[in-house]
Amino acid sequence: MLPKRRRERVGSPVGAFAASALPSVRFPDVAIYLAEPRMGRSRRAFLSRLARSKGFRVLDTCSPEVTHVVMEQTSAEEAQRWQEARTASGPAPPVLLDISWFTESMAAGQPVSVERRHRLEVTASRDSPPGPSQMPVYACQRPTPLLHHNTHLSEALETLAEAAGFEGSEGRLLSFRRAASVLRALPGPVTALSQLQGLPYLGGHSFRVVQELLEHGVCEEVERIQSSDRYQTMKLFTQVFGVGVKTANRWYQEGLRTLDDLRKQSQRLTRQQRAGLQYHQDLSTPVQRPDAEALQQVVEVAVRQTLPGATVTLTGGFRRGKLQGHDVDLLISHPEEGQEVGLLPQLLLRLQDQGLLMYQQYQRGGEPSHIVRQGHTMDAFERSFCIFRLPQPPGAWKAVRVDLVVVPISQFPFALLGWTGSQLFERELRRFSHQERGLRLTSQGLFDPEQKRVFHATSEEDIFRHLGLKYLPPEQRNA
Ligand code: DCP
Ligand code: MG
Repeated sequence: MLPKRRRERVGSPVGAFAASALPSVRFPDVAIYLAEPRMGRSRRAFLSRLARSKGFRVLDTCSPEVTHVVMEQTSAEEAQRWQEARTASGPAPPVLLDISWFTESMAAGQPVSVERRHRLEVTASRDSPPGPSQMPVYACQRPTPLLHHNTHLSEALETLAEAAGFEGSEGRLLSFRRAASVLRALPGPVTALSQLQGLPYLGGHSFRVVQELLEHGVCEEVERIQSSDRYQTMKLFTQVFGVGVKTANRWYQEGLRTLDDLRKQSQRLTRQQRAGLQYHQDLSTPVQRPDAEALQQVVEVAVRQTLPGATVTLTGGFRRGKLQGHDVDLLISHPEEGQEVGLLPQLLLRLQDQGLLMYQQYQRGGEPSHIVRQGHTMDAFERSFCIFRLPQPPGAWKAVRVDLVVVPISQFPFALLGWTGSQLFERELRRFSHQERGLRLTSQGLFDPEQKRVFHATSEEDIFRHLGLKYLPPEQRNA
């Protein structure tokens, strides 16, 4: 079906340009083509009239005469693809420009000279590496979106990182994880090994893995690990709530292999692990975003009944834009410092009375970690590890892991930053603070050990500023 032609609204700016007689062409050397995809048809019409009213030549088709192609909200990569599709058969390509060139030219009343910042760079070949100068070393220095261009490669490296972790090899775990994270931050897909040159953490082992994947589509080492008894058992055990690598390894060494093997040893399990096994099927099914939001609301209602004015914030992967996760991370606070004291035990009783808690494990708050507990960063807040009963229509319910963390308002920006993740992002942020700034960052504060000074912050932006880092919104912290 042909698209319907939109009628122009009477009295709109479009109408105003249309009504006035167009001046003759003032800049014969410039022929603009406004590429439509992101611009939309009516905006394109509007901009065309605006430019023509100022004496610019705007062509309706991208003919060989066109000298300047202007695109809006278009990445260099998309522009390049557009260009390639067009120039496969056509003549020399015109320059591809961001809408900023157009708006500046309109404001100036003449075509402004084309600067680098205006260009949707398409001259660089796809094989040219982003280079060390464009890829900062620390993950907290670069945006990492949730959806990226190198999933196949980064997942393989993540598997190797995970397997290294199962063997207690923290160094190798970090190397693979950092390499995977660099690939996630690239602006386009890696199609040639030359693109890896100069990228941090992509030497040696990770380089060979990428090479094999590019050449054969699979990596033998990754395949072998994934199908190994060791990897599969360690993965199965460490996914149980309350089971870490050390415990999983002990069980593996004892010859245990299945969840039933564990159930038979029930007397050896902690209360948390027993709950983990009991609800294992539900807990190993990803929590979907609507479920996370429903739980946030349930907790919000109970929190407000317990302490009016208190707030509940969804953090963790969901705040970074993930559509599913393994748990729901909730921060509870109150705008008046001190009001939050004593809230959590009361809240837990209330939730228990409402039949919403299948399991809970309360943990008292400790001293601020940046002052007394070097190395510990996550456990200083008063919190509860819970399993909630989330009603599922019709008449059913599902067990969901929820972490409730109580945060005094003065520490809230640090807690929010610390709990939003990703885990690697947090790790890199702390490493950057320490190594590059000599500061100690935890989810409770930012501390200068030399001057014995604690920084105050009222927002995450404040903390980035204190650290001299460009602010990254949560959805760009998927390192
Ligand atoms: N966190 C951290 N260090 C840890 C544990 C957690 O820095 N040892 C921070 C970063 C995490 C956040 O807390 O992103 C929440 O922890 P989760 O394990 O729930 O991680 P995510 O929410 O990112 O993952 P998922 O979506 O699987 O829940
Ligand atoms: Mg989480």
